This record gives sequence, structure tokens and C-alpha cells, in this order.
Amino acid sequence: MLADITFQVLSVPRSLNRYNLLMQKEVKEKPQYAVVAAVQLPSVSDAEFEASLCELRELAKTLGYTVVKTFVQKRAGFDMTAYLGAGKRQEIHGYVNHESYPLESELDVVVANLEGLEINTLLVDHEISPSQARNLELEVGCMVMDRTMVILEIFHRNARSRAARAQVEIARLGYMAPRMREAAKLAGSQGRQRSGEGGRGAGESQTELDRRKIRDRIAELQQEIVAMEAERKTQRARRQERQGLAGVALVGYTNAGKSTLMRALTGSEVLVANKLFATLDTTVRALYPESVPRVLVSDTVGFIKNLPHGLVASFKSTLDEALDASLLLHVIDASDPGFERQLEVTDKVLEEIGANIVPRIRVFNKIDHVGDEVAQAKREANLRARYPDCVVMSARRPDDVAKLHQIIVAIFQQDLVEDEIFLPWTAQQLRGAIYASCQVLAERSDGEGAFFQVRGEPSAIKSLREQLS
Ligand SMILES: Nc1nc2c(ncn2[C@@H]2O[C@H](COP(=O)(O)OP(=O)(O)O)[C@@H](O)[C@H]2O)c(=O)[nH]1
Ligand SMILES: [Mg+2]
Repeated sequence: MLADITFQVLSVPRSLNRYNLLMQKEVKEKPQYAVVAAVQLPSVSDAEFEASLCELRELAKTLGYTVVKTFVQKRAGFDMTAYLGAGKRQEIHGYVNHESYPLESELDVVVANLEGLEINTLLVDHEISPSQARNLELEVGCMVMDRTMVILEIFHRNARSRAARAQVEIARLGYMAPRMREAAKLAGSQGRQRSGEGGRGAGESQTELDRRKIRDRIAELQQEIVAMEAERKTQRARRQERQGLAGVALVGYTNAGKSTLMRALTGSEVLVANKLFATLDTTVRALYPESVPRVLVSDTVGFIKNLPHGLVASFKSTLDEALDASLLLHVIDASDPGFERQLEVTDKVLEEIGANIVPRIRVFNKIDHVGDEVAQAKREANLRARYPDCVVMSARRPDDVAKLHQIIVAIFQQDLVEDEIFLPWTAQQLRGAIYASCQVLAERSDGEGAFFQVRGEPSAIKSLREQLS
């Protein structure tokens, strides 16, 4: 009953309301525990099914969730009322409410104190209807998020440019619209039943209004995107002209190891261990040990294997950052059986967004995860033959990370020049500036002052000279 009132007043499905509140207030601060559930249809192979579930768990992790249990069910079709069959719903209810604990499977996270754990979300691996979501929520006793909602939330958090934010909002509105309609219809029909009146319920006219508002808002956003497109091109050109913007963007599929590599390359491992959900904020960090020029590394939203069709445009918009980078690290999970296909898709999408002009290094990661040593050597040899300038590595091996670090720095140092700067004893206050903007190869002094053999960007050296003259 309470739920229906919420529907009428806000004309937004309860699940969406609660979801927004939850996202704003809690996820970023408090550990969130979730369970995952999925129906395996007869047409879906075990391998496909597992891969999709695995990906959903990774996506959940990106949102800051710890997935403690996965429930699966084979069915000929989705349950019309609540996606999962009645028995499975009960089982999940029991688990979420600490009434029963099904046997652990290898997919589950072992949690020391399940009793004290508040599981607040059930994630389902399909897009489900608003009524299925609502019924499921009522039965299991926690919030339900479907796959599309999870992905939308990730995009929402990662969209940084105005154009990307607009694009993601369009997708969110598109997702919400039918859900609001459904909610209002439900509220309207129940109102009619109660009052015995015929004709259009209050809910329905509200829907009309909401629909128009959504349509108008989408049109407005679309216009904004077109206008921004032109503006962004000039901004980008200007930015690339500017010296000293050495940026590396990590791109590739979810779970390829982008965030792990980012942490390893930027030395933020310690921070991550101490701050629970540091990953949510790790977007741009400087390469560590620091280099000359200083190189900034940014993480992008991963490609998603089962990306709902309606989300393609917003996904691409979140890749904006890749366009601003001077170098792309395309990270590929070399241990994933489908890595070749993923590589092709990534290349194609990068081309579509115009990022094919940005220099790129292919990084085949997780080589340690490819069978035994013989298999690893064979895979590595194959990859090197096929992709001559690639890097084959494991983000878990510090030596490999150091090598990649060197490769990146070397690329950015290609444009550097060597020079000698003379600093009279009277201008020693500039000493710090020299060390900050250049790499000092050697330093000697005589009675007049100090001589620095430096390597740096031409613009940095020029600016130092200007300060000295
Ligand atoms: N065996 C192995 N696992 C890795 C490697 N790099 C990352 N991982 C693991 O792969 C999973 C996904 O990594 P993550 O960095 O979150 O991937 P992202 O989605 O691309 O950011 C994590 O469990 C990592 O610990 C690697 O080189 N070898
Ligand atoms: Mg990541």
C-alpha cells in the first residue's frame, strides 16, 4: 500500500526512487553488499552465461559493491511476474534476511560474519520490467537493480565532459520513461478500482505530462550535444597545441586489468588498501616514480561484453577522455578466450569516436593467467609475431610494470631536448624551478654560478631562459 502511494505522489517507480537516494547518500561512503541472480535460458550456453555473470559482478564492484553470493536458475523463460521462479525468490529472501544459508559455491565470497551483514541490493543479470522489479523487491526484501541500471549508473559516474553527461542523461531518461509510465498506469488503475470510476485516472494524465517532459528534455539535450560538438573540437585542438599535457588513457574491456595497472603505474596501491572504495575516485593520477615530463594516467569506463543496445551512444561518450590523451594504452586480457574479438571491437569503437589518430600501445595483460609456463611462452610468442609493438605482461609482476613505465616515459621523452643552463649565484632561487620542470642530467659549478645539463620540453627550457634573462 505504501508503495502505491509513493507511486502516485512521485510518479516514479519506488525502486528508482530508492535507488537514487541510495546512490547519492550511501554507496560512496559505506561498504555495500549485494547478491547477484540470473536466469539461464536454454538458448544460452554455460560459457556465455558464466561470462555475463562474471562481468556483472565486475560492474557491481566498480559501483562499490561486494557481491557475496550468486544465485542461478535454469528456466525456459523469465517469470512474468518476478523474473525468477517462486522457489528461487524464497531462497534469496531467506539468504538476504539471514533466515537460511544455502551451500556456498565457488562463485561466492567467503564472508566471516554473514549474520551481521546487511545485504541491500539484488542485482539481476537481465533488463527486467518495472513490475518484475517491484514484485521481486517486495519478495526478497531488498532493492533490485537490473543490468541496465547498473551500467547506466557506472556511465553516470564516469561521464565527465558536458557532452558525455548529456548523452548519459538521455539514456537514463529513456530507461526511466517506460518505468514511470508503468508505475503511473498501475497507480491509475488501482485508483479506479478503488473508486469505481471509469475513464482516465489521475495517474495516466500525470504520465502524459511526464512523457512530454521527458521528450522535451531529451530534445533539449540532443540540441546541446550538437552545439557542444563543435565547441569541443576547437578546445581539443587548442589543448593539444599546448605543451606539457602528457596524458595516457587506459582503454579496454572491463576486467582486463586497467584499474590494477593504473594503480601499479601510479603507485597508488597503498592508498587503495587504506581507503575502501578508492577506486571510485581514481580517475587521473601521475605516473610514479614521477618522470620528466610529468605523465598523467587516466582510467576510462571499460568496454562491456553484453552492452544493452540503447547504451551504446552513452558508452562512447564516456570515452571522451581517450580523445584528449596523447597516448592510449589498450589493455587486453590475454587470458580471456575471447580476447581477439574484444580487441577488434575496441579498435572499431576507437575509430568511430575519432581516437584512431591517438598513438596507441597494445598491452596484453594477465599473461601469468595463461596456463602453464609453456603455454604462456607460446601465447607471448604468438602475440609478438602478430602485434609487433605490443607489450606482453602481468600487472601483478612489478618488473613488468616497471618496463611498461619505462616505455611510456620514453615515448613522452622523444620530444625532449638537451641543453645547458647557466645559473649565476645571484639567481639561485630559480634552482627549484629547473628541477621541477626539467630532468637534470649533470650539475657543475665554478666561481660565477652553476651549470645544469638538462633534458626537458623545448617550451620548459625556453621559459627558464626567459626567467634568467
Ligand atoms: N592473474 C592476473 N590477474 C590480474 C592481472 N591484472 C588484473 N588482474 C585481476 O583482474 C581483475 C580485474 O582487474 P581490474 O583492474 O579491476 O580490471 P578493469 O575492469 O580493467 O579495471 C582483478 O581481480 C585483478 O586483480 C594480471 O596481470 N594477472
Ligand atoms: Mg576498472
